[in-house]
Amino acid sequence: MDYGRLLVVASVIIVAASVAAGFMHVQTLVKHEGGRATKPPATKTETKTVATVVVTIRPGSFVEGTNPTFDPPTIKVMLGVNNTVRWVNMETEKISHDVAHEECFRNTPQCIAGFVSPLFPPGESFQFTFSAPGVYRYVCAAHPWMKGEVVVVGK
Ligand SMILES: [Cu+2]
Repeated sequence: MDYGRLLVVASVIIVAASVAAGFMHVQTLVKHEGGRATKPPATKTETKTVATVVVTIRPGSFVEGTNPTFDPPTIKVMLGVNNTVRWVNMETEKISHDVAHEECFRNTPQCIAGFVSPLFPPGESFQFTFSAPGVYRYVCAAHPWMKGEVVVVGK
């Protein structure tokens, strides 16, 4: 075997070794990526706590002229933070109330169907989760002087 041939053979071996090493490296990366993907993130968990804001319906709201009825009458909530509002009927007499998006009460195309509750008695509640920014006025359809407003803002 002459020197030239030896050099060629040696080169082939080096190239083959490099390719193999490279392949192993890629294999290692793939394995590592795979392993990392299956592990849960070490930092914060995915669970998200979104707060519920309570609006009380004050006793005597069924009497026209009572003010406020929905308390607080205007609330501001933030999407992804506290965008669920719960209305609680606090009447001391057996008076049911409801919560109706004013657009539904007025029968406009902007009515959000889910934002209309059935009548609910004292001690019971209705809740609605807002999903878009906006100013949402609502009434009690049974007692239209009862008005409130939810202002929803983005994060
Ligand atoms: Cu009412």
